[in-house]
Amino acid sequence: MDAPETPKNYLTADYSIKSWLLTVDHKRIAVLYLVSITAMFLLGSAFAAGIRLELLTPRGDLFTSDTYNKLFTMHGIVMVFFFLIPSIPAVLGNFLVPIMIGARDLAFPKINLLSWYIYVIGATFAMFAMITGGVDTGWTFYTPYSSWVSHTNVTATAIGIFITGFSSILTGLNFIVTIHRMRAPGLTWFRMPLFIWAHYATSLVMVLGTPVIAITVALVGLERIFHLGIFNPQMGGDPILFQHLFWFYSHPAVYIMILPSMGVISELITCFSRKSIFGYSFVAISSLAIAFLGFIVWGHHMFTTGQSVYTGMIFSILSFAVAIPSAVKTFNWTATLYRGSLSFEAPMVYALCYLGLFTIGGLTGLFLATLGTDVHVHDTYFVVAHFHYIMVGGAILGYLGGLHFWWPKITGKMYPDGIARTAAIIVFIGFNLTFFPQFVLGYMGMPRRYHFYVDEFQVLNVLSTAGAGILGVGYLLPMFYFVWSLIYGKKAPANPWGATGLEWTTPSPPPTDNFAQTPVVTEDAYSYENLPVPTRASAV
Ligand code: HEM
Ligand SMILES: [Cu+2]
Repeated sequence: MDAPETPKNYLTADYSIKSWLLTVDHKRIAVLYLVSITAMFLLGSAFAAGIRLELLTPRGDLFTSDTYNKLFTMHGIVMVFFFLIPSIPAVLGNFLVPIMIGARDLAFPKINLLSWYIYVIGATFAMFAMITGGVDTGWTFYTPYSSWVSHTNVTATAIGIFITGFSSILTGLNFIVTIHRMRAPGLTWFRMPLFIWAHYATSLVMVLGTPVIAITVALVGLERIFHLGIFNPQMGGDPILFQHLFWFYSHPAVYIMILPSMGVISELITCFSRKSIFGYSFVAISSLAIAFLGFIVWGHHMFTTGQSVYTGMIFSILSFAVAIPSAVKTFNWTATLYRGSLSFEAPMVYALCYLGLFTIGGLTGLFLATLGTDVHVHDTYFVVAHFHYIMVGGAILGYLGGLHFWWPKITGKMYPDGIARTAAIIVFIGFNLTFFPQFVLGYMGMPRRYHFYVDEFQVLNVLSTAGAGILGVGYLLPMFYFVWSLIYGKKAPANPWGATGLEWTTPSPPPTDNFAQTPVVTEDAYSYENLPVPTRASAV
């Protein structure tokens, strides 16, 4: 007798390579992104390992200072532009936005595929620049160094970033149109999952902000090739103009990295507390508030460039204002946890670690937004620690938490929960050991971006490098057990966590069309109070 036929899903619909490379299924495109950004993450991590090894000793005997400059520059560029910015939107967003709103695909499936190709082409340019000599300007490309002093591959890298920007813009446009036009009947704006609200706000930033960075790096490229003088004071240009343009995008860009992660955390906290989120509409609207305020605080990166004290004061006060919607979210998550029936499956452990790290990152942002303290710690390791707490502690933990939560949906397989929880804790410990000493180093005056330092700073640097080793183990573990789960993992049920949300009403993995029939939504998001406490699927 024949084995019972397993129904086709998006993974088994067609096995040919061509069917993957020409797919217009948002779920397959999400998988393509998952593979490509994971490769970029490994590359960025290799550069990071080089930086930390070099900093083990005060004299730096592993690399020349030129090589060291290239290492931290390429680390920043790969991690920011090619990993963090696409991570949650391009992988989890692509997979989930249509399913969570009850649609069959994004509004423009072919443009979605085009976005991935643009990403790959942009990344290839940047890789080409790195293989053929690298680039040493820092990820911020400050002029005049980038425009006429550096002899490295600035132009090719800039072209790579310029191209990749279009991928971000098109993804953002696709999400905005999809969320406006393709929600299932009954799914009103204030019934949408908070993950969707976060992606809506992020998409606005992507569409409005990304053109500015694209133009800015294009100007640097043109300046290098044609000596236009836009940023060159000897020709009447202004190097500070570059910083305005750069941060006008790059401050909002930090919210492209953190907002989607906040969306993930909202989903995880409610699910594993079995409670609807406290203050749903505040959490939803705070995403838009963060997106808006993010556009008017860029000047806090320029307190030490000689801008007037009044300008500094205004940017300082506005920066404090950004902390308000971020705090709203954090307080609402905490209130959701309060008296919830908590359970600590791996995604929840990631979410709780996120809360701790994001809070430290956010609070130290206030130290930096304060004019006086910023003048002391600007361009020191304090700043490095701050943004890693937010971007690595916050954004990556949200990404990992989300990947653990939706992995059964994406692949149809369960992973071993115990190892996954342990990995989260290893990441948490390794992370703090890596970056907490850097707050102290910065406060003591160790500048960033130097490969020599005075002997007193060695102990803290050794701790930091040791922490990076532990952190590396924490990041590698999921790669192993996720791949393991594909082969040996138990089959995932449709709803392994007993969660609410349309994505859990489809089989795991979902069929190509997502839903046999368009679902009709009759309830608010997260009505966990009405649900029985589930018997959750065991992991293996
Ligand atoms: C919420 C997510 C946040 C992210 C992802 C983030 C990220 C970053 C990054 C990447 C940098 C370093 C840029 C560089 O020079 O290479 C930075 C610096 C800075 N951040 Fe944040 N940040 C966040 C929140 C905040 C908040 C809430 C504040 C203030 C209320 C803040 C204030 C600052 C300031 C003033 C600097 C510049 C410090 C200096 O260079 O002197 N940040 N942040
Ligand atoms: Cu900023």
